This record gives sequence, C-alpha cells and structure tokens, in this order.
Amino acid sequence: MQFWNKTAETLTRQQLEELQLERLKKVLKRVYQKVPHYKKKFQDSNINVSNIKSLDDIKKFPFTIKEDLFVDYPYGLLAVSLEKVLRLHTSSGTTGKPKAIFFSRRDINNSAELIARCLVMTGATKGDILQNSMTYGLFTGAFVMHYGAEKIGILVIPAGPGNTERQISLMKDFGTTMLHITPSYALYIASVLYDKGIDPKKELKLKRAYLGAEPFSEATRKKIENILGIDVYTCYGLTEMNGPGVGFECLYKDGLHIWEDNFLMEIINPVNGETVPEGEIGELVLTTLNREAMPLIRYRTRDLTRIISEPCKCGRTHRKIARIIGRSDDMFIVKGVNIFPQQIEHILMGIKGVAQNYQIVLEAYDEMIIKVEIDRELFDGKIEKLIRLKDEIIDKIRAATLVKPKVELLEPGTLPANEGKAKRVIDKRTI
Ligand code: DLL
Repeated sequence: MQFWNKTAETLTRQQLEELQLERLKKVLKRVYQKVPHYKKKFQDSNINVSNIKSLDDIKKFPFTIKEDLFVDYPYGLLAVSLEKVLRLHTSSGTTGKPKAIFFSRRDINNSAELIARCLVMTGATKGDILQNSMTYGLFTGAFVMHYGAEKIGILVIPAGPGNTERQISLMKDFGTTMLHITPSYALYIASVLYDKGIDPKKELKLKRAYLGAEPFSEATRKKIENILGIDVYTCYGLTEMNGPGVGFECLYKDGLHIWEDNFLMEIINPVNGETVPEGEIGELVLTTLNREAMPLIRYRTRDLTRIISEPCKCGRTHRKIARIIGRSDDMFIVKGVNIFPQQIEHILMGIKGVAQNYQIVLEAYDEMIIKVEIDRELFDGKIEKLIRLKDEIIDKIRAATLVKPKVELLEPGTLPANEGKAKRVIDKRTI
C-alpha cells in the first residue's frame, strides 16, 4: 500500500487516535519483551505494559534520554535480532560517541514512504528533479530523502553538499526543480549565484527547496524565497526518529505537520518534565509508533516548539508544531540574558543590506560580537551608509535581546562557508 495517500493523512482525529493507541500498546509490549533496558526501566517505575487504556497513559512511562542510547552501546536498544538490521545511521553530539540508530528493511521502506508523503504534500510529482545537497553518509539527511523521492518516481541528483560551482552547473545542466539543503548552505549558494551574476529566476528551473537539519527563521525563509524565486518548505527530523520527515510543512507553510500515525508527540516543560498546556512552548518528546528495529519511548528531543491546535486549512488531521525555536542546549546566556541564535538570525536576515552569512562570537566578560557579511556594493559607497547599517543592527539586536552587541561588517566570502549544519556561535568564554 502506498503510504502517502490522502486516507492516512485525513483520518478523523478519532480514527487517528485509535490507531495511535493500538500502535502504542504494541510498541510498549514489544520493547518490554525484547529490550532489557526498557524492561528494567518499566519495572523500576512499577509499570504494567498490559495496562494501557488511553494515550494519556504514556505519561506514566519514564523518558528516554540521549544517555540511554549509550547504555549497552551500540546494540543494546535493538528490538530485533541483528540479522534484521540493514542500515546504521549516526548523529554526532558535541562530545563522545555518536548516537547509533538502526533501520530494518521495514524501517527503510517506512521512512521513505513518509518522505514521499511530505514531498507530495508540497506539490512534488513525478517529473520533478531533486538535487539532494545534504550529506550522504552516516547522516540520515540525504539517504532518507533520496529513497523517499525515488518512491514517487522523482529523478534524484545525489549531489551531496559542497563544491558550489558544481552545484550550480548541476542545477543549470539538468534543470533541477527542487533542492534538499540546509538553510545555511542555501544562503551560501544564493550569495554565490549573486556574485556570479546568475539570475536564478531566469537561468534556473528551481520551484521549491526543502530546508532542514538546523533551525532557521521566517526571515531566512523569505530571503531565500525572494533571491531564488521559489517556495521554501521546512523539513524537521532527527536521526533517532528516522531522520528527515518527522514533521513537514504543507502548502500553507504555517507549521509542520507531525505524522501522528508514526509518532506520538508530547510537549513538556524541560525543567520539571510536566506536560505543558497545549499551545505553550516546551520540549518536544516523541514516541515511535511504527519503528521496528529500534523503537524509542518518550524520547526527549531537546527541541523547543509548541503544538498548533487549530485545524490546518489543507485538511490534514495530523496536528502541527510551530517551527523549532532552537534546542534547549543551543541557548546561550550573555549578561544574564537567555538568547537563541535564531533570534539574532531573524533580525539580521530582515535587515536590508545584510548578506547571507553571519557568526556570533562570545568573548570574555560576556561581550557578544556579531560578525556579519553585507552586500558588496555597500563597501564601494559612502561610509555613512555603513555606519547607519551597523547602528541599525546594534539597535535591533539590543531591542530584541536587551544586550548591546559589537558588530563587525564584513565582505561576502569572509566567514567560513557552511555546507552542512552551520556553526553559528563561537563561545570563546569556554575555550
Ligand atoms: O538533522 C535530520 C534531518 C535531515 C532533518 C535533513 C531535516 C532535514 P540529526 O543530525 O540527528 O538529524 O539532527 C537532529 O537537528 O533535533 C533539531 O535540533 C535539528 N533540526 C532538524 N531539522 C530541523 C528544522 C537531522 N527543520 C536535530 N528546524 C534536531 C530546526 C532542526 N531544527
């Protein structure tokens, strides 16, 4: 059966919740029987997996956190025998070993079907040409998207990231209609196109881009849409849950549908673990309802968002989440103020004259320095313009964050290019 049919996406809430409950009961029993780590955790919490009556009962279960993946590493959380595992993907943290996530044949197929569902939702069809500029390898980004697009019958160009000249000639030569790319690399490609005097609206056939793997702001979406003359859709996911395609925007672009037949979502207060009232911001917690090799129960993603309860105009019943504000561990504190890199990005990308790349450097004594590339023409003009731009950046950031930054205006190409996930914050206070 094709997964990306409208039936699965427009079940009534009641049908969807019945399906979720059926799958939840099954997965809880499976992990209890097959994964000693979960058996022990459930026993320690005095939970009887046969006693699940409603979706709300999930709240009785303990969370799974990143550290659980390292107990009995690497195969300890497998719910199938190793012979049933076909693929490994990993996700690297900042320190130590990577998180290892395994896929069975069914998981590979299912993750591809979910991506197919996402792409079709945005109007992609057979005949489209997808340039997949995410990293192929241990990272899930490229592979999962690749197989999903192929399911629809889309021609996939497995470009991988980097070599921007080649990216551009691939787009030109083969008439790429869709890009799958990180927001930072999309911004970078846009700046190179501009520098080369290539007008993407005239010389390329791009229609849409799927951006994900890192947070980005609405201002960045608008900027990329305007420069490239395309529609940009947000794709959210994490290796632990298949990779890309856990949540995806529909044509209305105002929130990401979470595929609730595959993932049970909760939003919790990251400090005390309590469920927050629907609509409030908190940490997204996901339970896999349909993963075979390595199901995860109440996995704490560390991603901050909120549930959008209003039904979507597109008619899909799977609830949406707002774009990810950031990770609870991305937040940095300057002069006692909590700041997410995206707040800064949103401000910068909304200012005329600011180009595509920036970095936030935190120095001793809580000095926040914003290094930002600006349009090349500004360096040939009057110095007053530069001063005005600098003041505008300082004022807007101070107004939004209450911290007055130092600002360095740079020529395009000065900062390191970001081909994969960007490193935006350099915290020298901890070096
Ligand atoms: O980044 C999977 C992915 C690939 C998603 C391609 C979308 C497109 P990981 O490397 O495990 O997997 O990183 C997962 O990246 O917990 C978020 O913090 C962040 N992230 C992913 N997509 C988004 C997004 C992939 N659209 C972590 N907005 C997640 C904000 C995102 N953050």
